[in-house]
Amino acid sequence: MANETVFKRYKGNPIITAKDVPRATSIHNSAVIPFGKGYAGIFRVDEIDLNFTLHIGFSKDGIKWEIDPERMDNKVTSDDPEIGIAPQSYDPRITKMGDTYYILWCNMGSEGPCIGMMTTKDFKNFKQGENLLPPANRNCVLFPKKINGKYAILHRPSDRGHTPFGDILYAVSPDLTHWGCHRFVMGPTKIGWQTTKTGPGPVPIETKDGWLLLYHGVWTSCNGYIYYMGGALLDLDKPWKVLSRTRDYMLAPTEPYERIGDVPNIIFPSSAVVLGDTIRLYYGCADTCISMAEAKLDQVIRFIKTHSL
Ligand code: BMA
Repeated sequence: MANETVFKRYKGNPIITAKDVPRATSIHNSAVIPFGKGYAGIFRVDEIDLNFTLHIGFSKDGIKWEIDPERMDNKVTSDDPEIGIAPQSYDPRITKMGDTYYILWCNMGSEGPCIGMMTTKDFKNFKQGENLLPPANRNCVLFPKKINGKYAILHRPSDRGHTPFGDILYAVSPDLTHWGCHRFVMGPTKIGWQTTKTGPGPVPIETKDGWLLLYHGVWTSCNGYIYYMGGALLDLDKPWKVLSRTRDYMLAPTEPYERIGDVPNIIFPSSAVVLGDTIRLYYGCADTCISMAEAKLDQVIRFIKTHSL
């Protein structure tokens, strides 16, 4: 099966644009998750002062969204007045464990990009804790269950700028505060679309063939970075061990809304919802809007195994 036919784009793409939020200049790289009888989301909204902010949204069907026009900062509390949402906040991911939703995002303080974490049960009130990881790191996703008795993340150390490198690392914690045992998972390849950097995308999906990780892989063209999506299967007990990983990309920026925007040629996978035998992917397009694509879970796994490095 050819790569572009595994994930089928929703014909109404893009599903969310800056028109959906009054002060937005763009809205992209966002997190959505089933919640109650519908869906909730934390959205990255770049506002007209070019501040990157987080906004809450709700949807009945996951396609038509109501997004709060106000940034969510005043709904977030913490036990320490020094902890708060940084003025520049972006690229959230949401993981559910038990009845709690864990939101990880790039909390860009004066010290540089760090990984922030807050929790909620109702998407009305949020409690923020210490940053999970020190600067510079702008990409992190929490596994949906403990692995060998510990909380586990995938993360990607970065620099303070447009990071021309990117390896995916694994780390664990007994308490969601202290993180260590960092293991290398995967990094750029020698040739092809993932030669500059890689970074974790949506929350990994547990399957009998391993943890399914959808990730972004970046190539540097003579006109700048191009972001693609690939997939990997990670060992269920030792997720730093890659069982197979795509040689061929699974999505490339080919549509006008993926090619043209604030940053051209970007596919940034950030959420995946499993609906029966189908994965519904949400991805940021050209740092400008949000789109959806769907694939059969078994076809994604087969593609990764049969088109592997
Ligand atoms: C990364 C992040 C993403 C963005 C991407 C492409 O470093 O800033 O939010 O989508 O660059 O511009």
